Amino acid sequence: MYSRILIANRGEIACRIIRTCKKLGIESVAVFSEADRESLHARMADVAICIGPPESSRSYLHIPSIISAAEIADVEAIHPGYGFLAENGHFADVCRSLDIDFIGPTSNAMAKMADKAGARALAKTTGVPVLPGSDGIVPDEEEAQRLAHEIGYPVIIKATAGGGGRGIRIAHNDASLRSGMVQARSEAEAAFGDGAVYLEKFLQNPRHIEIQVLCDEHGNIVHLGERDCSIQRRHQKLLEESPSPVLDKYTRRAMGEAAIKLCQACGYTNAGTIEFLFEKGQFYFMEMNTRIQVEHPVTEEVVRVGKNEELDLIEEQIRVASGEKLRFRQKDIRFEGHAIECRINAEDPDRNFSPFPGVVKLYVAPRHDNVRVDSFIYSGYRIPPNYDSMIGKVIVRGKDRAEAIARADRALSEMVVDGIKTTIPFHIKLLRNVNFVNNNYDINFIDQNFL
Ligand code: MV4
Repeated sequence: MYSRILIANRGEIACRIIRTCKKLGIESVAVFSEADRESLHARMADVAICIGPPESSRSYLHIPSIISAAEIADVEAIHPGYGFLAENGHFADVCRSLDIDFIGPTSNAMAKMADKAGARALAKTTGVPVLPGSDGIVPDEEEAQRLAHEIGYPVIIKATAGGGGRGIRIAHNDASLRSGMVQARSEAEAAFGDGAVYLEKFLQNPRHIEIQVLCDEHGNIVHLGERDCSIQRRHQKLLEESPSPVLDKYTRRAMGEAAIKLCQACGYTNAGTIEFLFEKGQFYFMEMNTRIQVEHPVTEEVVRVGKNEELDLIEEQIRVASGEKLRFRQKDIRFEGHAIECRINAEDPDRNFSPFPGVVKLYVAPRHDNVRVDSFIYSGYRIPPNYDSMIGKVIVRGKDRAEAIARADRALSEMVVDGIKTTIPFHIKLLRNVNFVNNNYDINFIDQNFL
């Protein structure tokens, strides 16, 4: 096991990782930008090193600065958290070439999944269900039109280097397909430096359901059930829950087995997530996230391991990165109760969710059994304008979905974040929405019910 880890991140995930380091007796080294001098992660860690100016490109994304900090502090491993350098294969290679463990998968596995058309092809040959679509990239409009007639409209054009919803277009006919191809390619070229696109049948009303996996370096793989992430706006998730209220145990098992097969096929190690679209009882592979995710606590709250032990996904990431074998097998994993996570953003829901940085005058976190708050704000904290607007997550657990919804409502109603606008009032409305309460939702829910 490691004795010292550097956390190449900020905010709630940096605090979350430091907490697990303390639990395991590992010294934590925080890095912070000049805008984050007063940030909680810098204060919580055993050592904190300033790595540059506020702009991410000159601090949290600046590999030479982070590596210099790692060398100065003499760490054995780096945890990248999510965002920033978490899915940067070059960074993982730089770490490992300097004999610093990168707590995440290999750059090889990352690259296989970063290529979305390639990942789709790999899923298909592995026997993981995919939607009808192209075999690899589509070279031009003529080929796209030929394929679209074969698949049937509507189709979706996706950038192979894409992510976060950029470089996608939906086409309902030949004319919109041809213009969509041109638009998607130029958008992808500008955003990713790679204009290659592929084609799929477009599902109009799917749920977004993802499977959490954990893989050690000895070939052992487990899945930890699913999270339903259908409640999102402009590809930003707002609320996640587990179990998904639309999955039966047979489908859950089939999705878990499909996720494990895909991990085997790409030589995956560490924690990862396989995203699926689910419609009319069928699931289809969409893409894989090769990092720990924002919503990982939802899984931690419903999973019990072995003799009723709690799961700490950050701990398991650290253990498998250091070469340990997984401590449990699939049969040792149980699911209990229902968990819901609400993402709290410093945003104004009445002004199109525009960011609302500023000083938090008063912060009072809800405190109850089965209520967990992963946050990094405090009374008097100035939220800098340079980074993501998420200021924390409220995660609740109930014996069933109804109890979890009621508990989330009460927790959010008691939460105080004065001085700035947040998404708390939006979440309370969402939790009281009849369609949400009745499990009558899909990925279009927010657009159809709130805008
Ligand atoms: C889809 C889809 C429907 N059919 N693919 C959005 C971003 C990228 N991750 C893939 N996305 C989608 N792919 C097919 N074949 C619908 C979406 C999609 C979506 C998916 C999950 C959650 C929210 C979404 C919002 C818009 C579109």
